[in-house]
Amino acid sequence: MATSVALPTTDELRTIARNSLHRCGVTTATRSSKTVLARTPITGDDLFEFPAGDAADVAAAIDAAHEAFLRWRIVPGPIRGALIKRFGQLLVEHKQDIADLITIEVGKIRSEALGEAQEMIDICDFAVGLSRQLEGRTMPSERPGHRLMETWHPLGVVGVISAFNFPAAVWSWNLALAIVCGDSVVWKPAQVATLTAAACSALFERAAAESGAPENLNVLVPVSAADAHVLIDSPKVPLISATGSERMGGEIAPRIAARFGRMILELGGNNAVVVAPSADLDLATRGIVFAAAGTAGQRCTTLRRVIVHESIADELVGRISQVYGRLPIGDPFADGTLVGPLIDGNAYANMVKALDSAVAEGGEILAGGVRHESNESSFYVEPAIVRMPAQSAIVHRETFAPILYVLTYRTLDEAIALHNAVPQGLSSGIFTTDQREAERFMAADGSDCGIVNVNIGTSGAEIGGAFGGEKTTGGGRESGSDAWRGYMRRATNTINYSGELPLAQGVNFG
Ligand code: UN1
Repeated sequence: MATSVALPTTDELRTIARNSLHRCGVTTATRSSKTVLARTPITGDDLFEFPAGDAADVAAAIDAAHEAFLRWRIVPGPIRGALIKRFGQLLVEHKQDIADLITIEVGKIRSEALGEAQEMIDICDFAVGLSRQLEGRTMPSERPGHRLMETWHPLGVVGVISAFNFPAAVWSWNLALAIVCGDSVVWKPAQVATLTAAACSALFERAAAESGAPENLNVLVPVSAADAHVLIDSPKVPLISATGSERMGGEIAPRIAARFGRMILELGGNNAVVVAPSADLDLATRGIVFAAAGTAGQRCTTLRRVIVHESIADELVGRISQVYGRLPIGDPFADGTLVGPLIDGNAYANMVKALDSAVAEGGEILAGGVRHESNESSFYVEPAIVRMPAQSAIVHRETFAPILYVLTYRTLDEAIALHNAVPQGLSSGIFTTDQREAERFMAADGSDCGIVNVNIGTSGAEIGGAFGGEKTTGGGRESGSDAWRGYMRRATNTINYSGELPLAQGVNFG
């Protein structure tokens, strides 16, 4: 252990959490006997018991959300949008409360917790506009006196499974689109982020009540992964949108497929940037440090690999190591802190294991990896930077901790091959001032990821674009662009206004 971290008291955090929950209108009354023990990674202590639920609650939630859907699907889109408009206003009013709960439950620094709340407000704005633009196409019919068109209809109950690291925003991407699309939601949050989920749900419920919308358009089920199988397997849930590990995706995807359900999966990322000789190294260093060390390396979009041209590798690594040495690590509520705690001891154990494997494979730890002294149950670590040989197994795995592997390349082809050699395909970037290199990286034979940036790190995407990735990342798309189509069903309509009955393909039937 190295430097020691000054921590707030758990009692202080309890009070902040209780006040935020109260202001958001959370009531703790429950019919369920099961509870969850809310905890904070800031001190590693338990906060208080909170109602959870069990498999029977999930089944009841699906039924209630299905009833709500039957009423909601016939409400006009723009009126559905008005509910999200009100929800967005409540999020603006309670931005601090939501951010406080995010910081307490998952340890995000203030600016990032507020950023997550802002991302929720942004997607609400987007969805309000979208509620008037759920448009279909009209195509020319091959038959005279006929019209061919598409209509988009609400789909049903959407099962949203969210991860601890974006405990509110990723749900809101799904909720805002689902609600304007005429669907309802059953939400299974990460159990470690139950309080944040309860506050968000309470605000949505208030918006729904004030807008005269049906009850149960969003039903929260903060249950265990085992009890969530009811949601995965229910034929009453046509779409599951799940964020989490590749292991979790591998478990649920075959079950959803077996019942012909739809899925939007956002699983592992093993995101990389290529740094070319022409790169602006100041910009690259800043972009790399935010993407690699931000959120203590616990975003799906966290930068995990830097693929740098050998001619500038020492220079870049020197700059990153220097910044890493100065990163303020500690209490995420404190002004100036840039790196908060890891979520739990398991995350720390995985980090240690990955660093051991990296060294065993010939890696050299250039900076970081050291745990700061706090108490036994909180885990504050210095983000690590590790130079690796080109061929190593550990670099192909996602470790959900702040470890940045550095690899070198000679030609852009080699860099792209290294970049695409991992199983995951979420986010990527290139730092270059050479337009030919930037275009090549974005071309069909360039990065194979769902997100491909130029002169930006891998994290911190805006809600306006579709968010998601390829390969073991799961192929799903959420958030902006036309991701809404995933939350609706398409009907193809052919209308005959001719008085004749000509058949398609010129078929003659008597
Ligand atoms: C995630 O880590 O699951 O692009 C979501 C980003 C954020 C969302 C991350 N806007 O980093």
